[in-house]
Amino acid sequence: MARLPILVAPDPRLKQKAAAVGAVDDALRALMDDMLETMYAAPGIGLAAPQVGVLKRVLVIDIARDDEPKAPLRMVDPEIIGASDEDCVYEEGCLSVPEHYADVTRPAWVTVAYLDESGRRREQTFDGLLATVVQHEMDHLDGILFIDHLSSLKRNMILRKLLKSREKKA
Ligand code: GNR
Ligand code: NI
Repeated sequence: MARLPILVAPDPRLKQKAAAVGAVDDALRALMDDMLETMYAAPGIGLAAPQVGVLKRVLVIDIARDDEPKAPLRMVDPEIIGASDEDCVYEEGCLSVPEHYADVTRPAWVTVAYLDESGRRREQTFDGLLATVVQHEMDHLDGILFIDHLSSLKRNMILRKLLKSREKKA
């Protein structure tokens, strides 16, 4: 197990479309374990492979609180096969957009088809916070960040601030 460095926007790798995986093998299972370790340490409640520079359609999620047992989800090649007409607004953050938060509107529930860590195809419906996080992570697989759902004014303000804080650190 290893913690991986998390890319911060703006980074061209966060804007690319990730490639389908097809089959789950030991190397992919090791990647998902590393992603979970990285996510727990951050701490975060979701992480998509492009955020650690791997352009594959892989994501992990765990929204359990510190006082609850861990509930990791590992998804490979996820696809949304159903979504509610009803929307839900949630204040989102992103490990690749550190220290910025904004309301994003998304479908209140989604049904997702994906391969689990054993390569088995599953279909699962998510609502509440899980629905938001699954959609946020799946956006990463298409090179979309939560700030892409905001006005260009808000988005550019956030991107400018991220660049400035990167300059300060460099
Ligand atoms: O840790 C995270 N919290 C979060 C809060 C609201 C909506 C989405 C998220 S996902 C985020 C981790 C992350 O950047 N995943 O890509
Ligand atoms: Ni994110």
